[in-house]
Amino acid sequence: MKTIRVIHGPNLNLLGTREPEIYGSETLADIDGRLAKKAAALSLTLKTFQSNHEGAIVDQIQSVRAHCDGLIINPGAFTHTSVAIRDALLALTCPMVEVHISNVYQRESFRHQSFIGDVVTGRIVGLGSQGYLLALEALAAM
Ligand code: CA2
Repeated sequence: MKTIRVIHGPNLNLLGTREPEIYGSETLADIDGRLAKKAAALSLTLKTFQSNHEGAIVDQIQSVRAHCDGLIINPGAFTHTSVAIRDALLALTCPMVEVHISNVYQRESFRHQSFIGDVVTGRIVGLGSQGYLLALEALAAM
């Protein structure tokens, strides 16, 4: 069975607690639950991880290297700042999808830059939590 990894970055553990107009009202557990259901339907193993710490995310990316058939990553605010996460992703060979719940291009200009946009296979932006499910479908088809 193929394994898909999901990495959620900082503050995404707070989903559902505030700013529903930007991020929706679902919690991270709701999103992971929907992903797990869809993964089972697609006969995929799914492993999810969330951290508020850049180094922990780098460690996680390094540790999945040998056991990953696809990666979904929302690095949160680290998207716009982290060379370390970019460098860690460069060592992966599996397909990778960058997901953002909000449309970062409709927001502050500092959110328009992604340090990983040219490293990942594809990006899904602004489709809410549905973006994660679409990313999973895309990886399943690859
Ligand atoms: O739109 C996205 O998915 C983001 O990656 C979310 C990040 C933001 O820094 C990026 O620019 C875009 C922020 C995640 C914070 O999420 C919260 C949601 C609700 C309550 C508190 C935090």
